[in-house]
Amino acid sequence: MKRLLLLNGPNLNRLGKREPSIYGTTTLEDVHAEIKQLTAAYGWELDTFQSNHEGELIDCLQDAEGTYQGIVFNPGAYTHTSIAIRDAISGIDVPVIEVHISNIHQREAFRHHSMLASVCYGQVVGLGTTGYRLATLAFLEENKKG
Ligand code: CA2
Repeated sequence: MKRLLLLNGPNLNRLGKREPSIYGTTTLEDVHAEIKQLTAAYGWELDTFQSNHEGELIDCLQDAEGTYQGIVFNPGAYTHTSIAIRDAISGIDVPVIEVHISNIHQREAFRHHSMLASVCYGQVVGLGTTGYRLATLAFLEENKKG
């Protein structure tokens, strides 16, 4: 059975609980439940993981090889700073789609650049938590035949 990993970085455990004007009111648990339903409808398994720690995210990316057909990843603020996460993504042969709930290009200048985008398969930005659905669908639809 095909497997997808939904990975979230620092502070995203607070989703839906703080700053609703930027990130909305949907919680991370809501997102997990919604994506679980979507992947199940296509006959895929879903695993989810959230961490506030860079090294744990890197361990998770390294361990993903051989298990997952795709990773939907919101790296949080590490997007803008982490060469180590970039190296981890480029060092695995599992495609990663980078997701941002907010439109990082409309926000502070330090959020405009992603260290990760150029080693990711794709990117979804600024579409709220719907972005997780859209990234997931990209994998589910792309892998339909294979
Ligand atoms: O828009 C996104 O998804 C971000 O990845 C979210 C990160 C931010 O540093 C990136 O620039 C863009 C921050 C996640 C913080 O999430 C919270 C959610 C609710 C309450 C507090 C923090």
